[in-house]
Amino acid sequence: ATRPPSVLSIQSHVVHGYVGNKCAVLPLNLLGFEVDPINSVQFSNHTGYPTKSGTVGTGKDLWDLVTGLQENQLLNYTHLLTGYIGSETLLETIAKTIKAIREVNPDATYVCDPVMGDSALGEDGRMYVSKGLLGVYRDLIIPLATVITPNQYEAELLSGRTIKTQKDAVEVCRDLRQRGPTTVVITSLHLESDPNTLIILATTSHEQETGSSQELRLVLPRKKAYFTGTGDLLSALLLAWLHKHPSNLKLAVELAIAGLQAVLGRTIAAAGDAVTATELSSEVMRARELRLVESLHLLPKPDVQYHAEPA
Ligand code: PLP
Ligand code: PXL
Repeated sequence: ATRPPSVLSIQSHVVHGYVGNKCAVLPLNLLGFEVDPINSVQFSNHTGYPTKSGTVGTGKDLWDLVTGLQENQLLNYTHLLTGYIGSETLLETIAKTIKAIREVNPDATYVCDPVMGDSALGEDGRMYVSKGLLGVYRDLIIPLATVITPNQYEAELLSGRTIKTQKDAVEVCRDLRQRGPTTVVITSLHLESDPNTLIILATTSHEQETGSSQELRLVLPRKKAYFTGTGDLLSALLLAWLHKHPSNLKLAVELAIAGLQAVLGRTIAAAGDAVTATELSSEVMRARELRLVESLHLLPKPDVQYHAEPA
């Protein structure tokens, strides 16, 4: 009998709240994927709270686990998914890990969210990981990835180019695809020409079914609120829907965004005044945590309200 697709997911663990593996494991399980989580960090809560405590995993920690899996012939995955990675040694060891996974399954897909920062957090963009990670992502990781999901700021860092127009973004995606990945999804484009919309730009070199073009954009009304864990949830949902619809990027992106919107809708409704609060107390951060549990039932058949069109 064939086994379900299986994901090794190397991401953050937080005790309270929803980022990293806490946003990936349940949604992927629900969509029919086995998920083996490895925690890149274990924190009390995400880093947007006034304080946090916990530990950051090293490359050695990861490699210990990978060799244990190898010894028992358990390093048998269809997918690797990575998100927030706290240290350079850990990121370097992820390159070794995907190579080890592909020794077992040469067709394994690597979905990489190159988490480095976000321009929504400051004037010229803010990097919230150590600067050394950029070189490792660019030179070691991107060439090994199948799908990458940078935000605009991360796409700019990786390509060394500034994105001012949609045309710039399409060119950056082409440039990034030439370095290895088949599919590049810029998960949030904010263009000065259009301050009230958020564009998701999805591009692939993979041949498409009739009806889906290789360069697509999906336009959303821009929300004033900023939530944490949305990028992690989106990369998990993209992994799932791209696997189910490998030659229909349009449908995969529409379903992933619809799932994210379903979760955000419930989150905004539940958070009340905390959505627009400017004082970022623990209480406000807690009220803004994604309402994932209440929304899980919507993820397998999300209501698609936003459609993608050729870019
Ligand atoms: N917030 C909303 C409303 C989104 O639609 C998206 C992506 O589509 C994101 C956040 C994710 O952006 P990022 O990857 O910068 O976290
Ligand atoms: O959602 C990204 C993320 C991942 N992991 C940790 C975080 C955050 C965002 O704040 O704090 C630990």
